[in-house]
Amino acid sequence: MYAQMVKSEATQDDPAQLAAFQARIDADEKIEPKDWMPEGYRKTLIRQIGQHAHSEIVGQLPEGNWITRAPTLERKAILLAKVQDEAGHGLYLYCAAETLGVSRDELTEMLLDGRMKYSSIFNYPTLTWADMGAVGWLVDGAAIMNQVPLQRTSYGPYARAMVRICKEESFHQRQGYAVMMKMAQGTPAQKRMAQDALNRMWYPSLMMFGPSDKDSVHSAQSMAWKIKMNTNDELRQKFVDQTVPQAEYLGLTVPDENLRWNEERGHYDFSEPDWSEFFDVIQGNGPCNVDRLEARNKAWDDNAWVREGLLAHGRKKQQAKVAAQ
Ligand code: BYC
Repeated sequence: MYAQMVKSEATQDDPAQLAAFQARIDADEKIEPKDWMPEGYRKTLIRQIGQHAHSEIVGQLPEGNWITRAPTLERKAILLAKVQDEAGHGLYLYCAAETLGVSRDELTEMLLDGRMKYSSIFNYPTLTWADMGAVGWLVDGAAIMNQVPLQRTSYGPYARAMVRICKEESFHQRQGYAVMMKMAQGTPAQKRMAQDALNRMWYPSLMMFGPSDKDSVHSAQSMAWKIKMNTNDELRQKFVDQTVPQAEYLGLTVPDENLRWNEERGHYDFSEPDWSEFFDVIQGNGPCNVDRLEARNKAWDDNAWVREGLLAHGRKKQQAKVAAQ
């Protein structure tokens, strides 16, 4: 089906239909699955929602790494709940994508063979317990900054999925900050671990918002369609403005010599991440890309029997229903 969709994109959309569609978007009407939509709109949504779903699923791996080594039973229970939430987010998002005519299996296959991306951030390792704090605080913090505006995105099923996701991300961000607070107020060694986690996660978190606006290929069209509500740089700036005072409260130092409040702009000035590193990571060459895809491929292969069993059960039930009619 996906191949058919991509093929039909080559056909020209009717200009009058396109104008009527854009008028609906401009009037803030929600587009629903059975409504007419340009193939480019459908394809962009499948790419963005699919990448987002994959990020939630792959995003379980760096934190899953620490469940067995959480320092207390309470921390273990909280981390377990958070990782389960990420699985749920992935599933809502795959369902939203399915309304556009692509199945979850097709999306998964495109992740597993490298045709689709997931967020760059999950290609970095989580080396110490403090990373669980930094991931919740910074990574979920960046995710919320990006996702709160997406509750108003033009595609109905995506916007509605984001409402619940944002509520849960907010809990995730707070639990991460609570871990950082404990570490930052702990022994000198614990404070050093917290600082080290911030040092390693800061720039990868800034990269989550995507390339700078001048290099963003999709932003202009996605914003015209209200698939994206803000540019990458706008959201990155908001994230820095919100996070720097939080770091100060923790007594930690953001690893950026150029970071300073700019009175005139009413924002922090800050250093751009190393964009060559970002492009390297999204092309598959980050520290953990190979491990992450291996882990997802292994899970897919090892659990084939569950999918096959469920399908066989479904077929049996369907046959019994038909026989009883
Ligand atoms: N990582 O034209 P651009 C989470 C790609 S997970 C990888 O600006 P766009 C969580 C981009 O795909 C958070 N690739 O793109 C889970 C494009 O390449 P393609 C996930 C990236 O789409 C577990 C190229 O670079 N959130 O919350 O307009 C635990 C040019 O970029 C990235 C979402 O997915 C990246 N960071 O804007 C904890 C939110 N950035 O596809 C937390 C929804 C860019 O042409 N997504 N690329 O090959 C979005 O808002 C947008 O897709 C982005 C990128 C802002 C990410």
